Amino acid sequence: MIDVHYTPTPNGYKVSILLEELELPYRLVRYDMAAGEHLKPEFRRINPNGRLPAIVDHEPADGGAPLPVFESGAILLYLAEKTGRFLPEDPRGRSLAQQWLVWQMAGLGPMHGQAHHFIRYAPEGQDYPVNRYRNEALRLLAVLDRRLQETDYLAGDYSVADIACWPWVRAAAVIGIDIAEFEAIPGWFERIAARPAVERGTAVKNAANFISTRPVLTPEQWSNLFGENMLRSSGTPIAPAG
Ligand SMILES: N[C@@H](CCC(=O)N[C@@H](CS)C(=O)NCC(=O)O)C(=O)O
Repeated sequence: MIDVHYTPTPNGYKVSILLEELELPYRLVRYDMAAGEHLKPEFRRINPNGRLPAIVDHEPADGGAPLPVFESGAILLYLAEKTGRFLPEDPRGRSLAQQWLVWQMAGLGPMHGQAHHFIRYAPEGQDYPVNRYRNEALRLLAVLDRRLQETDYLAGDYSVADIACWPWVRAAAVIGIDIAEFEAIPGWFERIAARPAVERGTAVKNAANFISTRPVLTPEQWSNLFGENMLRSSGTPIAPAG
């Protein structure tokens, strides 16, 4: 059994989609991030970074103690390697899948994440960061689109690289980006959306407030997500700015 410490966000969906594709038994341990449930010290023992998702594999391949894994990209690679699926066997295909997975983790995810933050959560009137991250979000989608003009899936066959990117591309609508404007992304997006495992893996929905373009947070919720409570829980000795 695998415990998935989970919230229904793009990073969470990557893991639930792959587990559904693999048909591995798993249990969702739900966290209410706005209530600060992810800030508890117990969770930090599973993920030292204190963010969701993370997994605990109770049946690791070495037969040893339960094995915690954090960072969604590392979780995808761990599960692909454990099962020998959704990661090409040949060295070139494998390297391609790893390259696009790392690109997602280092580029698409963080930049779209910042675009979501400034467009959806920051106070009005912040043109510079809104423009900066919206442009970067668009640039990264253009990179993805060019790759998908050459191939149906990022590493040839459907792999963890596609599973890592797809939920973030789906979320682009909430920051006002219409993927229909791109040439190859829409076809790739629909091919993946049509997979039954993807439908099952995205069945858990977030509260309506959190999928709106302008979520409304109480001061306590804001502090849990972005402010003093979040900083204090990480043990930083530096006081929060602002
Ligand atoms: N690079 C991490 C990012 C994880 C992350 O930022 N998760 C968000 C939810 S999608 C989170 O836990 N946010 C809570 C917070 O920022 O305190 C991963 O891919 O696992």
